[in-house]
Parts: sequence; C-alpha cells; structure tokens
Amino acid sequence: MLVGGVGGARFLEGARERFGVTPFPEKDGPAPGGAAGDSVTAVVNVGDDAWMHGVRICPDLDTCMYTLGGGIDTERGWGHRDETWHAKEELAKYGADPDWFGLGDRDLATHLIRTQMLASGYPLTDVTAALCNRWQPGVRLLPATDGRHETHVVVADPDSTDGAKKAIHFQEWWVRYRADIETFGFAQVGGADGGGSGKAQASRAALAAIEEADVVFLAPSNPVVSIGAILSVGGVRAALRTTKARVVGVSPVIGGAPLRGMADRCLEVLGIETSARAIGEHFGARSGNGILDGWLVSEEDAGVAIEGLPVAAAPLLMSSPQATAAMIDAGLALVGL
Ligand code: GDP
Ligand code: FO1
Ligand code: CA
Repeated sequence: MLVGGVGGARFLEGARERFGVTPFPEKDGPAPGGAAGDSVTAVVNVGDDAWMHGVRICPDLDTCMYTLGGGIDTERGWGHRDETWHAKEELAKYGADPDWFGLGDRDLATHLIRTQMLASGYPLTDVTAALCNRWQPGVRLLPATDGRHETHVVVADPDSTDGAKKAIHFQEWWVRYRADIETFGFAQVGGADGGGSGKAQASRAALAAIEEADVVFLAPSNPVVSIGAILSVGGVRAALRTTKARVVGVSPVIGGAPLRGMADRCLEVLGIETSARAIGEHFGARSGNGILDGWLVSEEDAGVAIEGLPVAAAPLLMSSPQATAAMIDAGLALVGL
C-alpha cells in the first residue's frame, strides 16, 4: 500500500481488516478476511517530514502508526489522543520559532526517541520499526526513503511587495497558510545522503515490498503531496512499472471534491482538474507510460473512462474498516484477483 496520512491510515485499517492481523490477535483472533501468511506493508510518504524545535517530525508515518495503534486523536486526525500542550506553551513564552506548529507533550516523546535514534545513525526505516514495537500497528510501516525528501512549496513571498517568489516547507504552506497563498509549484528537497547530493533513493525494504507484493494499492491519499511525493522518490516509479504485482489506485476524489483536506488546492497548482478521471489519467495506465493496472472510482463517478486503464466504480467512503475492506475487494476484482 502506498499511503499518506489520514486517508492512508484509514485505508490501512481496511487492509488490516482484509489481510492483516488484528491489533490484539491473542484476544480477537486473526483478521476475518485474512489467510495464513497474508501481510500488509505500507510505503509511507515522508515529504511532509520536518525539523521543528530540534526534533524530527514525520506526520504521515505517525498518523499511520497512531491510527493503527489506537493512539490517534480522532477529532484532529493527527497527533496523540489525550494530548496536553505545556511544551508548546513554554516554547511560545521563549518566542521560539515556529509558533504556528503544534507539538503536543505526548507526541513530543515520539519525536525525541526518533531524533535520538537518527542521531545515533539508525536509518528512519529502523527507527520506525522501533517505534512500531510499542504501537503494534499490525501492518509494516516503511518510510519510502531513508534519505531526506521534503516537499517544499514555491509561493509568492508574503513579506515582499514586488512579487518575489520563495520556497517554504510544506508544513508552513499547509499549517501556517492553509494553502491559501499564491502558489507556483512543489519541489522535493534533500538527497540520497540526506544532505542534498542527488535525489533521495527508495529504501531497499520499500523497493522489495513493491517488487515482491502480490498486489499494490495506491491509497486514496492526496495525489500530489502524498502519492506524488512517494512516486518522486528514486526507484519507486520504476519498481511500480516492473513489478509482477497488479497495481490498483483508489480515487481520493468523489464527485469532483476531496473528502477532506486540500487535495483540490494541490491539484490546482499542477493544473490538474479535481476529478476522479483527471487523477486516474495523471497516474496513467501501466499499459502506456503510467503506473496503474486498475483505477477504482466512487459510484458517483461511474462511467469514467480512461484510455488503456480498466476503471470500476464502488462505494469509496471509508466509514469503517469493514467498508474499506470491501473497497479493497472491489479493487482486487477489478484486476482479476
Ligand atoms: P494526509 O497526509 O493527512 O493529508 O492524508 P492522505 O494524503 O493520506 O489522504 C488525504 C486524502 O484522503 C484527501 O484527499 C481525501 O480526499 C482522501 N480521503 C479521506 N477520506 C476518504 C474516504 O473516505 N474515501 C476516499 N475515497 N478518500 C478519502
Ligand atoms: N496540523 C495542523 O494543522 N496544525 C498543527 O499544529 C499540526 C501539528 C502536527 C504535529 C505532528 C504531526 O504529526 C502532525 C501535525 N499536523 C498539524 C498535521 C500535519 O501538519 C498535516 O496535516 C500533514 O502533514 C498533512 O498530511
Ligand atoms: Ca501528508
């Protein structure tokens, strides 16, 4: 499963229901739909990752880990439940920058452990596995790359009077400006060694997951800053083009609107219409130059046709893990599995 944050985490709850283990197998038994030996691996977007107040924050990895581990704040969709904000308040009293990003006290513990492990030389893949030891998400969470691959956004400098452009981190664009600022494009910043020399390469584990999968799903995550950012990691596109697995995408847009979030703003920046058809075309058919063998759209979008790409319609509301598991079954049927 290629996944971002909230949409990705919900999709993984359905995948865990369909294939994976239950959070507490000793109590609940195996997942109803799963066969012995089935497992789910998620290749997670790291484009949102940022340094804030000296700690490394990985929002999409943490959203998946907390959601599947039962620790998410379900109202916000990010961060820890039962959160308190004393550290944030104290940082504000020092006038510390950034003052627009909310680091919760409980969440901070995750970032402290991650930062210490990264500083000791562990790759993010191993750090994530260590954090998941506590949360037991029931699926394997893999960062798409161990390198730095941050999404930055080229905007009209809000402090400039002569229309100068500047690049800001994705979090500043998303959280501080709510994407409501003149925007020209996205760029990945970082590199193979985390320092900026060349493009960040997919981890061996992420590539192996794609190469050895029975089926690959693109979750209904943000097609630009979640799925797009994963696809721009070195090696991911090629692995999707050559894997023996069928590759199925699920539309995050239903009837011309994203379910939540600002995917429409991101698509607009790239000049892509906010529609299931346009996003499917953007990913493209593997029989052409694209990456998909099947594209699942919602019932509202039934009748969408894309050259060379089998399309099916199904209910795409992830209202429960069971409903999402049924979406996955529809995706499997679409590619003959
Ligand atoms: P983020 O990283 O937290 O922004 O989350 P993702 O990138 O993983 O997912 C965001 C996308 O999920 C949005 O574009 C939504 O349209 C989509 N989404 C959220 N809930 C649903 C749902 O129930 N069904 C579908 N099809 N898409 C959804
Ligand atoms: N989103 C916000 O809108 N405001 C915040 O202050 C904020 C803090 C934050 C801290 C940790 C974390 O893992 C996520 C956090 N998010 C916050 C969510 C995040 O900025 C975005 O929703 C995602 O990066 C987009 O997927
Ligand atoms: Ca995200």
